[in-house]
Amino acid sequence: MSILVTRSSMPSLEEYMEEIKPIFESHWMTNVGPIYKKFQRQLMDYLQVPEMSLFVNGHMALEMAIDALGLKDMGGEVITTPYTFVSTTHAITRNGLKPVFCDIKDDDYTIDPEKIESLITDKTVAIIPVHVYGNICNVDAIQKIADKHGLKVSYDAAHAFGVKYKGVGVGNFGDASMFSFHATKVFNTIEGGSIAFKDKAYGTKLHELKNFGIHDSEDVPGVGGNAKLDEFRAAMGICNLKHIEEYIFARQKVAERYNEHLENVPGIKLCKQQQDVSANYAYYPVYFNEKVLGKTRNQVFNELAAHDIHARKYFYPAVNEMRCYKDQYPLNTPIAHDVSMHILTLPMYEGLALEDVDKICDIVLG
Ligand code: T4K
Repeated sequence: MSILVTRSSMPSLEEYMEEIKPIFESHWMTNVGPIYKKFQRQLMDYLQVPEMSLFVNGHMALEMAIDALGLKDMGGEVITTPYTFVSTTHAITRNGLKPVFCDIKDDDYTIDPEKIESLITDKTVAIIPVHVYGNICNVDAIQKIADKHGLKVSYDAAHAFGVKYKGVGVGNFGDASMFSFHATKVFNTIEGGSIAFKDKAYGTKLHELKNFGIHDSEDVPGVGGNAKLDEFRAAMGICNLKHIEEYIFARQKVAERYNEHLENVPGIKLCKQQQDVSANYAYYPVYFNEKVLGKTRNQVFNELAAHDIHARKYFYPAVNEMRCYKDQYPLNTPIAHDVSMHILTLPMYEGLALEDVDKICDIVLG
């Protein structure tokens, strides 16, 4: 049987049926209904954030989070990382803003704060870093730079559900943080996403943006879209949230088994457990150095595929090398380029058998 890079975590059918039963009684399916509200409260509690707005997916959440910061009309520049899923950059450009790509650190692959300040100009309005693979950015250094230069910070925390830094939920940093609840994530609502934030006025703006710009039925102060999370997805969220600790624990066991095989192997670099961070084991990224290992990342990818095991090149190419961006922006992010050429994310999900991890590692090391 195929082993794919991940597999959605799901509750039992009975649990889900139980949770959606009230929808069949009330016929209330969307537009911030009672299940949405219950789920929102539970999430705020779990993620330890003061405010939260739920969206139809992570991408629309990020797009609207940037819009709600009031940056769109300024037409300015946003410092961001090219080492991410393309959604991050699209959310910036679709707001009429210009991405300025900053290189990453070579240990945890997050944006390098030491390289941010030299990219700041009088047009810079924000920093949009990514907690890539659930590795937490240097939030303290980033906030210091933002405060010094009067910049907004909106995190792409798509991979960082449930992660804590020094005991604080990661959604508490910056002006806003986006979590993705896509089927491929540690925690899912099938499709879905959310923005964590602190400022209530910002929350009102977010709510209007995701509901056609409507403030109330007779007052439409701005132009919005439609990005509300519906009741069926919120119900899936409630069910999955009940099991989140089990899901993360199971992933931890998978990560530990990989570590047993791959740690200290010359030519293989793993992400180290970050200090003061409680991990969620969202991905298992491996950097392959062909000069030492004797085979390239692409060879490993193909060998696994020949055994019907489908690792992924998350994230290749780097976003600033994608056709839609590469001729418009300077290519001055050598570490992001290098990492994108050498990395593979190995299969990682709750339910992946440890014997399968052994088999994957035998192929990788063979
Ligand atoms: N920012 C960052 C940093 C992100 O990584 C993402 C999304 C976003 C923003 C935007 O958030 P969302 O709008 O998506 O909420 C996937 C996901 O679609 C995407 O959510 C994710 N990042 C990205 C890294 O990966 P694909 O095209 O690689 O997914 P796909 O369809 O190839 O699925 C991968 C594997 O997952 C499959 O081989 C099997 C498994 N799978 C997939 C689906 C769809 C399941 O087990 N169940 C499923 O329903 O993009």
